[in-house]
Amino acid sequence: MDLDLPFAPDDEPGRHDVEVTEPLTVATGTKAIAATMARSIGIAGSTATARSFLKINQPAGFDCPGCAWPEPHPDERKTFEFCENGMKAVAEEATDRRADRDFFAAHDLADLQSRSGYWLGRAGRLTEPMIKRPGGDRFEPISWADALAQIATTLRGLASPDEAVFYTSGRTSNEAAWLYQLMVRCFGTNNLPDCSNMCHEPTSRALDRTIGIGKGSVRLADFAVADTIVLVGQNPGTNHPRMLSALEEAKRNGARIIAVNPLPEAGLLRFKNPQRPRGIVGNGTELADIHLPISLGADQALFQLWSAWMIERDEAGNPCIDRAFIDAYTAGFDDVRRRLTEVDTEALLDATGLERRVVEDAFEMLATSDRTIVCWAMGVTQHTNAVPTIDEIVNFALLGGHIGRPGAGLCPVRGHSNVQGDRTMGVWEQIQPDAIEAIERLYDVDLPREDGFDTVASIAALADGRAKVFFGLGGNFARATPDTDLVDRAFAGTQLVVNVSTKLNRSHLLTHGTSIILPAMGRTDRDNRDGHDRFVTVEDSMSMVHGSTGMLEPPSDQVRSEIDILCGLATALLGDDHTVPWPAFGADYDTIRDAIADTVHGFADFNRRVRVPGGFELPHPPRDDRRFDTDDGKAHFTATTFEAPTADLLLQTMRSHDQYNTTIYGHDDRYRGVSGDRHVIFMNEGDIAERGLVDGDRVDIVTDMAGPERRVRDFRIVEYSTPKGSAAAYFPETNPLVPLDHHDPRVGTPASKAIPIRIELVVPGP
Ligand SMILES: Nc1nc2c(c(=O)[nH]1)N[C@H]1C(S)=C(S)[C@@H](COP(=O)(O)OP(=O)(O)OC[C@H]3O[C@@H](n4cnc5c(=O)[nH]c(N)nc54)[C@H](O)[C@@H]3O)O[C@H]1N2
Ligand SMILES: Nc1nc2c(c(=O)[nH]1)N[C@H]1C(S)=C(S)[C@@H](COP(=O)(O)OP(=O)(O)OC[C@H]3O[C@@H](n4cnc5c(=O)[nH]c(N)nc54)[C@H](O)[C@@H]3O)O[C@H]1N2
Ligand SMILES: [Mo]
Repeated sequence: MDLDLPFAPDDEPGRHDVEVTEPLTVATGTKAIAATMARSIGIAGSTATARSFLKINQPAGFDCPGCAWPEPHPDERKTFEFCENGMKAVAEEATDRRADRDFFAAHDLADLQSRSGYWLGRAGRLTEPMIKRPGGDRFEPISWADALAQIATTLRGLASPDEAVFYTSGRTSNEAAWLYQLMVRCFGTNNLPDCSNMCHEPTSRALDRTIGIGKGSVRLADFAVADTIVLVGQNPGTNHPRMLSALEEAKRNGARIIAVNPLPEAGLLRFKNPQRPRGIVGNGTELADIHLPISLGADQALFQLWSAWMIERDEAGNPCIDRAFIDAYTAGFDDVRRRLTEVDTEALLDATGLERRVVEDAFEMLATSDRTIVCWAMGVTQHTNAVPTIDEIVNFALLGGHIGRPGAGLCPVRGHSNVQGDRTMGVWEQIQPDAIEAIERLYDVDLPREDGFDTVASIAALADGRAKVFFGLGGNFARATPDTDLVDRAFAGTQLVVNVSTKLNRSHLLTHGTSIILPAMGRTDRDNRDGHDRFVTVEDSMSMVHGSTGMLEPPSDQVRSEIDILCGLATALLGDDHTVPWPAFGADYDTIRDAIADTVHGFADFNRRVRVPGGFELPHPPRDDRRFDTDDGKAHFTATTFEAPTADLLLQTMRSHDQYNTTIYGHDDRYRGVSGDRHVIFMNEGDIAERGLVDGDRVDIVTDMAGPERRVRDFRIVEYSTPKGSAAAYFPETNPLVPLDHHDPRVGTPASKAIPIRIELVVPGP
């Protein structure tokens, strides 16, 4: 393919080269692996890539940058412990293409700004620090020393440290994350927005209040012994494909699976396991026993309904709730019981948009299940009622005593591969008082106590000038966030934008002030200093901490590890005589881990335990011994009130099978049967007909909410199996539609799965 060709700019498809075929019902299989191998040969050096695939998720290899799903115990790992999309993530990072100084010389700022995000990513790995000066028309090389000095000078010149915001994306290692929050807090602010704010923040919030810890309560081994697994608002076939192996094993052991999702996603319905010969032939394993095609945003109603039925059935003399557990370990049951006996169950059922029969069938499974796991992801968290929805999931789990019991529990499925670890390390706009006090004692420093800006508050502050500097440790803040036009204006007005990045993206291109790009190593890169290979650590979705050692040659000798970048910047910013030993941290990562061991709960003896193959498990009191670290030591039932959305048509914005968040690998969504172009809107046939439209029409999508008009142009209608009133399209293309203040009032996670929209015809279809 194009291995040895110079950068070929226009492999961008035409806007309307969409091809629509029948969606697939089977996920993963050999076809999927073949698709990736073909791509990776086109993107990365085939030998290096092939070699790297063998190291993905192995005890002595690197943690897959794809997702946060845990790996099996080292003894049970397969030679290939990865999936199609993990391979794509690795191939994307291991590319032979280079966005080097020649590239930036050939493409000035105006040129780069005119390109798509896909094109920018295809430029390849960044190779040296680059700067675009105020009023400048292009990026030019700058030395590391000058870049760090200039950033430090600008930061120190601010009227207040709170005029800077420091974003983190969830690929950052534990060590880098811990150093980062320490540097930012020593500088004097808690403005630490992160991708969690847009992701599982409602989960952390709800679980912390109800069970005393903001993390899931299951282990991977629980899947093998579960009776029933409920998958809510999650597309594992695309976003957590290795999860399908755990589900398949569960299924083989007799578990029943209930999928709650507006869409009949391929991975939910059936699965072919490429790791086992039997999985490669035939039609694969039937996964979901029941699929509930729920209306967008109605999961709160569904779980409330199931809990109400549970109490009714129990009180009618068919025991199905765990009285002993409720009495011993929980608070708030009587109040919730009373509310549930009074709630209008017909209205709840109606709101789900589901047929009574399937909801009852699923309930029958749940009521007779001793060990139930509930999994959820963005289909639950990105809603205006995200927190009460998770509260209802918790209520339901508490009713059955499904916490701290093998084969049962709460399983929020995290996104970025170390997003959970970054939070554990203190990347948060709020503070964890114990950790802060431990750091203050250790280094004799005073750290700020007031809450900083989360993601939404950061955008508001950048937009109105309260914040002037944006620093991003990974990620693509300007395209991952809602309200794109506002974000573009906010970035334009900044004094300084700094991004520590592996690849070029839109966030580098928007400021009229100074933009500095600092090229960082990724997961796969070999981090060798003075002849020693260094490793970092990550925490997966189930609180397992383990090491990750890159093994590919970095794209240039100018590319630095995030840790070296942060230690260098902290020294420039806080001075050579700072009480935190920044240069020593950079020289030896073990010293960082020792400091983490001294300051973060659960990390005692970190350096030794992380060298045990497979790593170690962090404490989780509800899972380990049904201990709930809430104010009264009990797990909490929460009474919620469901309010059905009033819009005629809601839009969810989701991922295709060919992207990693804002990184677009390609323009196909194989499982959903769409290829060639991403500008499509999936709609129910009744919604299409009611508007006098047909499949193939080209339309504008307009947000039906107060404020300035928010519109994206020229999307092709695809008639699809989605409930009436619930439409779907891809992010980031549809982020301009999400108003900044459209989120659960309890938490700032944009409600990007529930945007009230209107459709306007532009060009009738063929
Ligand atoms: N290959 C790949 N892997 C990834 C990512 C990626 O972009 N590409 N991203 C990573 C990240 S950061 C994250 S957070 C995860 C995201 O993983 P997911 O949460 O699976 O990602 P989404 O594509 O947003 O899919 C949301 C799913 O929820 C359903 N849904 C939407 N609204 C509702 C609702 O109201 N109720 C219910 N019951 N279902 C609903 C949608 O139909 C869709 O199936 O994946 C991670 N892994
Ligand atoms: N409408 C809508 N918006 C959403 C979502 C949605 O479902 N719908 N999902 C939200 C969610 S769940 C999330 S998590 C956010 C994601 O938000 P982000 O995490 O900010 O976005 P990514 O696209 O994952 O970031 C990609 C960039 O990260 C950099 N990068 C990749 N690997 C590395 C690395 O190893 N080190 C460094 N330093 N940089 C690296 C590359 O430069 C790349 O361009 O988006 C959110 N936005
Ligand atoms: Mo995420």
